[in-house]
Amino acid sequence: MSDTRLKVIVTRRLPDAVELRLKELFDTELNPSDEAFSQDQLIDAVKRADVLVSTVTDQVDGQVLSQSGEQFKMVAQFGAGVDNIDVQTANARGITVTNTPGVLTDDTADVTMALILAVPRRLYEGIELMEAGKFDGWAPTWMMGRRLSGKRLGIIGMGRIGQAVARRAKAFGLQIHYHNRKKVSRLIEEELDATFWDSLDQMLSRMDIVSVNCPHTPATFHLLNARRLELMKPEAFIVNTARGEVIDEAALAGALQSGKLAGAGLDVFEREPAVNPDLVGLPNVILLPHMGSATVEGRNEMGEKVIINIKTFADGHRPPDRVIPAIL
Ligand code: 8YV
Repeated sequence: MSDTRLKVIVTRRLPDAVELRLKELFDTELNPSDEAFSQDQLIDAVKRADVLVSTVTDQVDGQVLSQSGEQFKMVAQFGAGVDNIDVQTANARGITVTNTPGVLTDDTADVTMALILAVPRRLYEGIELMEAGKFDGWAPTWMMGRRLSGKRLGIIGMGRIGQAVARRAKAFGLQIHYHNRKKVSRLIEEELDATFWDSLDQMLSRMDIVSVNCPHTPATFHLLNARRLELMKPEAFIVNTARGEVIDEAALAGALQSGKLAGAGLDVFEREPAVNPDLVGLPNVILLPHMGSATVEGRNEMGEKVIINIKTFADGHRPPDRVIPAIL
């Protein structure tokens, strides 16, 4: 396959340097408006292109993929998560799917740690108070949050990002606990002083802070449902920088409103960009607009990975970040 002739359709605006390089290497169609593609636009794209560069805002589902043309060979996701892509259908049709793991690990872990710090210490409430001119002077019992040091952090999903969160949290004196499909290596457990919980239920009932760092798959959809949220201690906090679908958002809002949970820091939502209105305006909740990986460095490196994946594929080799359905 001659890479100069590959037709690449990009669904969203990417950093300038990334778009420039894509244009140099391939017959690239960009989206200067940056408006998310409709399902019809996605279908049109897979009918015409060899490669689609997608993002989390594109639903590259079975409906779309089943209408792809003979020439369509690759979905190169700009992002680590691929829950917006029907990887099984792609695989069945011989379409390669790639993603961009690794380069957004530290950025996402930083935002996770920021929420782990900000929610228990009520930083957002403090900022709001200052902005409202309501600081009347220091008082001994005012704005008391909860100490991090010595508390138990339960990480759900101990992959790259989960481990990066654990490393940061350990430095703040948190005790690391985790639930994962399988135990991480003894070396990593020792480095992080991490305790593995085979039973998520048992872990949840003992944690002071829970951080969601697993991908959204059929197996993790609403992993934190009403029943599991009930298991958590009323003084516990929850942080999610992975995918909104892992938590039953309505059940979470209910638990926060009724005081069954002490607070939450959320960067992701079940029906983005919609946010459950019951979560908005709660004093013990910090909401962020899915910005975990939003750094200049990270977004450029994600773009670089997209380019490497397409170029490697175009040169007839297996792209480094191929997503294999079996390991999802
Ligand atoms: C990305 C993310 O920025 O990589 C992911 O899976 O959730 C985000 O941080 C987004 O997905 C871009 O497609």
